[in-house]
Amino acid sequence: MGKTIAQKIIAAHLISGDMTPGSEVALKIDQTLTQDATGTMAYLEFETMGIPRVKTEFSIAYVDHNTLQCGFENGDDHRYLQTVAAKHGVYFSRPGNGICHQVHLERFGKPGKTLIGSDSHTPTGGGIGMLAFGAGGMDVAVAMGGGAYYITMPKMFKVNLTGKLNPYVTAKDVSLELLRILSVKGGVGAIVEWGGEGIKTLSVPERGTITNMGTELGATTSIFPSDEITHQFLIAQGRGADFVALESDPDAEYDRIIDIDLSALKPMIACPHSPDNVVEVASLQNVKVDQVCIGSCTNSSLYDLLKVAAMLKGKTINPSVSLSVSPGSRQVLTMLSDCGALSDILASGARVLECACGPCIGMGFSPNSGGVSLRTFNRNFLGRSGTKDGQVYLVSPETAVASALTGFITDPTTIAEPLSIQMPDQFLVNDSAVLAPVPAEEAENAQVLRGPNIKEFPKSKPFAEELTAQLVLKVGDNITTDHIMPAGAKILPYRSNIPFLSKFCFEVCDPTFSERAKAAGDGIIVGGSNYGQGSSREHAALVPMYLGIRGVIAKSFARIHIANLINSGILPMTFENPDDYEKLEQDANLTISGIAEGMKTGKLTVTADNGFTFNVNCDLTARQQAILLAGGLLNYTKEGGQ
Ligand code: MIC
Ligand code: SF4
Repeated sequence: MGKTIAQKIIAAHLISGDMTPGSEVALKIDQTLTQDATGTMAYLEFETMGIPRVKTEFSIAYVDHNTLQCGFENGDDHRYLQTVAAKHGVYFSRPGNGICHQVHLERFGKPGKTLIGSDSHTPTGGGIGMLAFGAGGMDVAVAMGGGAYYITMPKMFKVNLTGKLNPYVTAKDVSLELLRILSVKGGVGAIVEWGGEGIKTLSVPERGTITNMGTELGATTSIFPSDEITHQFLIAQGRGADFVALESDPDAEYDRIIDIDLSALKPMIACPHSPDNVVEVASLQNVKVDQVCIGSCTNSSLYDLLKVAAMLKGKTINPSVSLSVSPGSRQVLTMLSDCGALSDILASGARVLECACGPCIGMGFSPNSGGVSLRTFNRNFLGRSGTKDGQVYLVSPETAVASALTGFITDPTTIAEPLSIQMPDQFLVNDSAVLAPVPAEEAENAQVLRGPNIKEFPKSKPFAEELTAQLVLKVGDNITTDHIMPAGAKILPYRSNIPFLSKFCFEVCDPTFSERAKAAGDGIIVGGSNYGQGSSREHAALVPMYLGIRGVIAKSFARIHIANLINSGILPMTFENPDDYEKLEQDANLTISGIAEGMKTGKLTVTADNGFTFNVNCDLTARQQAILLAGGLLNYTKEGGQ
């Protein structure tokens, strides 16, 4: 049987396991990336492993999330990241150099290679034919040390594109259409491969938009073939030598095939508060807009922003709209500036922000109370913008600009003027903001600088035979990591300070959670389906662990979060009978006995203090059981586990 592109890359990187969907496979990782908000933890974890130099082909630390520097905390973290990276053989992308995924696509991503990053949108690299996964910081630390990355072998989905996008309809609309079809759970356990004649009309940055938003489907990752378009992009970045061609075999088999006709697609919009709450833009024409934000790792390429500039040229934005534009990288910003497009953006009344995540993660530019904000980003979870009652919609750059000009949600295809963009043959290459590590022979004397914001890594507990714990919180379906461990300008600077962060855990759902969990001693959380969707932040597991959470019982889990729970020593369990969810009440005491034995059989019995008894599944590999019994991945690794 022929292979899909992902199966070919997995086969070439397979360390152990068999490639049947559902079994565990261990992969060799060629490249790693971290960003600052998850990176501090990842490097603290790497340091405790005691490995002097990273063993990957290429590892890089980006600073793009926490760039506001409202106090000493961020500055301290940046300095720690720069010095720890230099010492251990990791490249360092300075603050302001751009958003990790955009810069990685431009400068470092290579077709056919494996990449893991401590950020859930790492699959952006699939736009250039990489097999790229988002992962928790601990998994990235292990990969930097030369360890394998373990995943459950995914099913294969194929999206077959035909036709060609009409003017003002974009790659973002393709992503939103797939979210409408599949929902935020529809990609769980699958790799989404893109193919068909239609892909020949999509450039690498457009492909990157699509693979970036595959994360919102819950997919393990997404990938495009590496073809002549990939080759041309690499040549234009001065990296033609990095090209290898990659395509699926003609007889490759897929578990599901979805057809999308690009020519029939309309501009789409995701309504509050979920990326799959998608309708056609045309159906919302009368909604008044307060704010428009363009940027993020989904839509901040030169191609996107040249289109934005062309649409804004000679026009002024509506007086009731505030417009921000955050270029994805220094390369994008410089090239916009050199060709005059930046002046067109500025002249329209837009506010140009730093090349960073910015408003996407609530670092400034929060909307006004109840404000309608149209964003070219990938997530519109409740409260993520920093304004709890903000109404955030996700759109393409074209819909964003059309709406910023009229002041109402506007279908850009109603614009009569054609939009034509000339992409340069050559990108402007200047990697001066990427610092090389110190040479290996000098590394021993290189100093790592830590500030007072960097607190000790929290200690987890191994499991005893029996656990009695209080059900401290019961939540519903699709709980995101933004619910569990919010981000935003007030909290994000404390990502290396778990005790401080813990005060905000689950704040969106129940502000009393943190105090109650601490008081309970050992605790259990009960959730609905797709628990832990969204970000890769391991803080959504480490912080509950710090607060005494020992287990989570849910109807189902999101992929990266379940791995983070296990790595942090928290036992993930799923209801054998989902109706039992209804029968549980917050504050009950739950007892689980025969833990080690139950883990082996994959079944545990839970008894509540009112006598109600029910079964849960805990589908864990032998390695995951050992990690949990050791009290988490760090303990396991220290004890010599592989
Ligand atoms: C996000 O988009 O939610 C983030 C912030 O980039 C996260 C990582 C983090 O929480 O630091 C992600 O997507 O993994
Ligand atoms: Fe940054 Fe937003 Fe992308 Fe996350 S989704 S990496 S916060 S731009």
